[in-house]
Amino acid sequence: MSGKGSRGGRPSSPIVLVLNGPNLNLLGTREPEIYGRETLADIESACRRHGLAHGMAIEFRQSNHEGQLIDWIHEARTHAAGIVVNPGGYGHTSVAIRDALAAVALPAIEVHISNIFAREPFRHHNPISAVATGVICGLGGQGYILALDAMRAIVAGKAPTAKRS
Ligand code: CA2
Repeated sequence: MSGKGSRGGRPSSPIVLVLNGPNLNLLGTREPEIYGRETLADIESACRRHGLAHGMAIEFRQSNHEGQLIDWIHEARTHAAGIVVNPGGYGHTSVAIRDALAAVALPAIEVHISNIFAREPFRHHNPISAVATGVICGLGGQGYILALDAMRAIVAGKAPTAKRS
């Protein structure tokens, strides 16, 4: 597999930005029946281990601020091979994050820890999904690992990358 950049991992490992939106810093502290008991630090460690084992350099970030998330998406264009994004609640509202992902034109996989379609109706509306290469939800922290596996295949040219809209 070839890729852009060489931060961490093996030389020339593709860089995958793993982006987390608002309130995900609180994972593991409340609502374990919805989000499980894993903290965001646990998910970060699992992603880093998986990246090392499979030749991906992981940049793992979290912010509660929409503009910061957008700035990181823009920056990714210069060095990352793809983006795994759990936009948190912004997944249901943010046209701006949707536009940023569309603008950078990197493969992007949207992850939600909970099954948003089995929850309140306002969580069924997901503008970001329309520009994502794929969407994973309801599989807990494991969803991030599955997204990294999918991203590895996409970057290696072994999976479809067509984005809608
Ligand atoms: O299931 C997901 O990953 C979500 O993106 C999580 C968001 C939620 O707004 C989305 O609908 C689905 C919320 C993350 C907040 O997580 C907390 C966890 C524990 C305590 C407080 C917040």
